[in-house]
Amino acid sequence: MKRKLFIAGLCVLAVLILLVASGPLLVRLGLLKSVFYIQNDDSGRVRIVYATVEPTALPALEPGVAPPLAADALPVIIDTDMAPDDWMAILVLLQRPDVDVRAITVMGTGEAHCGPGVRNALDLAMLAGRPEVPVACGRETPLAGDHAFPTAWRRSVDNLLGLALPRNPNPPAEESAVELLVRIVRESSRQVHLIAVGPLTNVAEALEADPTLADNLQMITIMGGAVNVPGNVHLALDNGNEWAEWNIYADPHAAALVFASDAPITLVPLDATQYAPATMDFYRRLGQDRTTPAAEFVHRVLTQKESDLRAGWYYFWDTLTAAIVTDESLATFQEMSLVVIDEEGPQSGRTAVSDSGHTMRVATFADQARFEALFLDALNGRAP
Ligand code: AGV
Ligand code: CA
Repeated sequence: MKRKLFIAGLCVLAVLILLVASGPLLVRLGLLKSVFYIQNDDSGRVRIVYATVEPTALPALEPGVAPPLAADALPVIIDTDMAPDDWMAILVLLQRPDVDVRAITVMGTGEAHCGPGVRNALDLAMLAGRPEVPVACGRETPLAGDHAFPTAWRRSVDNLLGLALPRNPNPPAEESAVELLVRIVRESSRQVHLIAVGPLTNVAEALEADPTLADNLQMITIMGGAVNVPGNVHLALDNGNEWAEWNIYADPHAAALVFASDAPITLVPLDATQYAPATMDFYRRLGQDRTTPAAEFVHRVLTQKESDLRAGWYYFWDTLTAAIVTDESLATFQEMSLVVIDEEGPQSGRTAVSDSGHTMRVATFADQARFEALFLDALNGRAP
């Protein structure tokens, strides 16, 4: 009996090895779309990557050239958790002459961990021809509670989905994310627009660290929450929470502090981002129209995400949010008074309408066709 089990085990192992080994060949022959690839990463670790295209087979990307900044370019700070649609948001902003990205701050409470998140942000800045943009990270744990993104998601964004970027020779900033954020806003002669597209850990800490910060922010535009539509954590967690969206859920106390502050807020919740799905149609158009390293990189990202695109699971959440900052006419807004439910329980992380809330501008609709046109133009350096 033991012997039979052993032989059966060996057979399963042999079939698995054969499948992995023959995968790339089957893809080349057009018999399979996605397979497992075995890769060695920089640190010599062996990784198994599930992908449509073998990432290491792609030619290395050269750094691109950033457009010269307009004299009246809008100063912005991007606070990000470095997920794939965050990368796209960053590239859109870095490619626009009317936007001056003064810093990228990463929080360690979102999808990427601090080390890889900062590395990838530096390298994206290099790709866009802005290698000098300062990058720093913040806390690795939420201000309260223990909500966290799924480990598998974190691993794949840390890995850049198996893709490679040109190396930025600059080191990360020596300051923490909060110190960098506070200093840049203080030193700016114009009010800064803070674009927050991850959990609100850094933003909450910065508002607490510097009580004058809110006055010097033109706006905080936040991708997060779900007001009159279901949340999205329940799609991955089995906790019965039908209300919360991930960015708010990952650090609800931080979000509650930000919502209770007197900073001017524009919220781009799932109510608006549902109009910006990442479609196969957009992916194909980008395939026909990619003249810059940034456009080529986004095409590679979407190639790695092709099965999600086909399934209709993936959205340009943060990319739409960045686009709305550059062109408000992409969205329709309503004033709403909102609070964050930050107690543990089935509604933790919910953004709820309440008379005792903070009145903010909430995007409830987005023009998909015009967003996609702006996205494609920005990636290809044709904006505005
Ligand atoms: O809830 C949207 C936020 C955005 O900031 N993130 C992804 C965007 O960067 C979390 C998220 C929700 N659903 C996801 C997410 C999914 N299916 N995969 C990865 N991240
Ligand atoms: Ca994000």
